[in-house]
Amino acid sequence: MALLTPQDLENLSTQLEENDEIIKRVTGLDIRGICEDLYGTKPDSQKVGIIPITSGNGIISTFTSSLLFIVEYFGFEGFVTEHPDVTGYYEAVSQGADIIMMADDHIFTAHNLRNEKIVSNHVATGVIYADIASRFTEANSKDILVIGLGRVGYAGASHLMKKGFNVYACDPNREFLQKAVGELGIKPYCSDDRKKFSMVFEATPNADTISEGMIEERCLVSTPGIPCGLPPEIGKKYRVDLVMEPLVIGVASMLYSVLQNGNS
Ligand code: 2YC
Ligand code: MG
Repeated sequence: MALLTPQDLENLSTQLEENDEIIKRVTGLDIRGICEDLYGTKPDSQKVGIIPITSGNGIISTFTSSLLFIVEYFGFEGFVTEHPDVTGYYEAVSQGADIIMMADDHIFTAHNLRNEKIVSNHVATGVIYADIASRFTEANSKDILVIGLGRVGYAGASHLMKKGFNVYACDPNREFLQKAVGELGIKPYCSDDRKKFSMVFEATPNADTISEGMIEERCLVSTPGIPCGLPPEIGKKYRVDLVMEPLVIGVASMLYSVLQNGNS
């Protein structure tokens, strides 16, 4: 599991602004608009208790302060508990948190104490980055390529199948690929297929997973990155629009997904 570093989280608000602008340009909606449309929910100053967790590799120095920035940006009332772990959990609930956010090295979760909804960052991140890719206004077909079928990629591929897209997917792990073919009905794709895509959702922990043979002249690549799967020279040559940032978009998706919506 690739863990964030403080370096990944530097100038998060600039990364947010830049990506919000690209997303608005290529989909017609900004991050808020996509989250509202995706989940049918709107923030209303819910209290979000953010709890530092010391297990495993321990505290990432700017992780909880980054979450506080994100939570407040999207219209919630956030606080970071003074204590970590169990003491922090007790503190957050006692302080009246409606939603708890915390992460160890394996799961980063948001849990709404009022409606029992709970989500992992993997699922929320996969769903929103896949959804962004699928909203490319310049796409001229429902064909979409998913690269990587781990916890993030699988969640995104599942979401795209439910939305009725023609999902082609690849993963070096044959079991992951077979599982997704069997359970989701995605079409296996390998890079020597001559098929090109204008919408790509990339969810792997590797660089340079996107090659020239995969992408159309105009193309939107949407990925949580770290590292980026799109080689810079290909990005320039094919005028690719790239939506990629390390934490904000995934966290926005987590928060909106655990709110109460009208029809549930
Ligand atoms: O500061 C803390 O409370 C740490 N326990 C936080 C650890 C986060 C580890 N997870 C990750 O770095 C990645 C993130 C992109 C979200 C999911 N996994
Ligand atoms: Mg993100």
